[in-house]
Amino acid sequence: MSLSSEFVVVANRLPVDRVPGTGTGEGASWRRSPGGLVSAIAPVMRRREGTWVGWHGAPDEVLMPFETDGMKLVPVPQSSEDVELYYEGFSNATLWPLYHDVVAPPVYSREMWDAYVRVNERFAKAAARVASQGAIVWVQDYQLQLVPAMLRRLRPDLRIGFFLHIPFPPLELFWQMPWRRQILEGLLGADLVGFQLPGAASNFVRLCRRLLDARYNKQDVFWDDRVVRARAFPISVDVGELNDLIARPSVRERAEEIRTDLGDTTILLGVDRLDYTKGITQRLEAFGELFGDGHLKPGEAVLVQIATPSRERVEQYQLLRDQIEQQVGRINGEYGEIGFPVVHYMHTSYTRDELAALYLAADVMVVTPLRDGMNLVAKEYVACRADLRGTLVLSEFAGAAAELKRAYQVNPYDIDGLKDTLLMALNAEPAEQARRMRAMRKRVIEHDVDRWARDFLSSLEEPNSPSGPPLQ
Ligand code: GDG
Repeated sequence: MSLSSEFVVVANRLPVDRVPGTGTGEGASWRRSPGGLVSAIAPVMRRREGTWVGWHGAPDEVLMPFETDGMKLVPVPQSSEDVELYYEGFSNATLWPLYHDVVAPPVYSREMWDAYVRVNERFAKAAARVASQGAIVWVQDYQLQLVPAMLRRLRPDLRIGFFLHIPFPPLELFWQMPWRRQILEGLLGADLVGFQLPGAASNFVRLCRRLLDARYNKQDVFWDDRVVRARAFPISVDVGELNDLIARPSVRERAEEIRTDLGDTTILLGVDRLDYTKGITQRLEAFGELFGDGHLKPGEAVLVQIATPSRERVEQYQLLRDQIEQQVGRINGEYGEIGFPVVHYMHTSYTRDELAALYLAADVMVVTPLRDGMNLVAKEYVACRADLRGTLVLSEFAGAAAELKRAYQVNPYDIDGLKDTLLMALNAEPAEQARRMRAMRKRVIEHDVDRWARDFLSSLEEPNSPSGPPLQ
């Protein structure tokens, strides 16, 4: 297998999971990971005989490159110490909270930063080895912000794109970062820096001006005798995959079964990684209070909350889990009846089939992040509701709110506002549900994840002619 490719993706994780029970090391079998990013990029990978550079998920294991599903995969090893300091540490205890409005305090540790630099270097070198002359390299997300500049130093011939899946903070917050200059310079190694929203691209350009004194014009930054374009590419879902799922008789039967099991009641649904950015505690507080002040009576509505286990070794996540479980216990203790809890809380991961069945069964989808780059759950719900039923309650602080204007939008910090909005969504007439759902579906269907990947890549392949001369 020739590893050298004209198209290279670099991401923290490879797009595959090891099939359990098939052993470790070179003997293992792999299957494609679920999720929109992988299904959007996989066809491009196959068409262009691309190579994906990323970690395979097992600390301290060194693997040779292999091929699965028509994709060439280059595993980048990580020691347990790297996982602790670079991944759980700088990526998820520093960057993640800082980039999400500091909803938890970021940890600033020099040891973690050193690991971040070291691991980014390892990824950059691995990408430099496999990219052919003039190749397109697409670097993904906040774990790898230094890779664009490191890669450019090693391989100035490459065309480098970077996409940030999470928000990019305003200057006032980013300024806290002790290594703020290095991170900006890292990103400026790319030809195109993609964000979920235009506001994030503006934050980035403003920071380049203020922190690096870089010249700019609109969303172009002039840096190192090059033009770096900052642009928005809102990510989306795999509408085709979801259509196939909801057409399956087994999924439709399962949706019916869920409805029957929950009884004759209105079903509210939350599906989130268990993360403090997702506003799960605010959602529970508002829902519980609706029973406390008599707006809802037990039996009238239930909340099914799926909280997928996530980053379980990071302290903030352990604290949040305890807090949520205490809240659920309190609400059920107060308002549930034997055999009829008002909150059904599941701390586990489900199959895509089960998720689709839940989307079909839910009357009200509740998505209340305090800050979210996009939020694919909101778009998945809309994509699944071809029947034009159901309502979406959506936080103003999710990137998806910019596109899903006909959702019941809400400020999740405002618990009274959240309660009022939940009641409105619960009581929406079918005709009103259909009007809103139709408008939202049009947007999601026309802007699916394939379009996102196409738009990004065709923009990356355009020559970098600036929109005008530098203004400063
Ligand atoms: C980051 C950004 C941005 C959830 N539980 C299960 C499961 N999921 C799937 C959902 C959805 C995905 O995980 C979660 O995506 P989100 O967008 O909601 O959130 P993050 O994980 O925080 O993603 C976010 C995204 O990147 C893409 O750019 O939108 O803003 O934070 O697809 O369905 N999937 C399965 N079982 C589960 O239990 N199979």
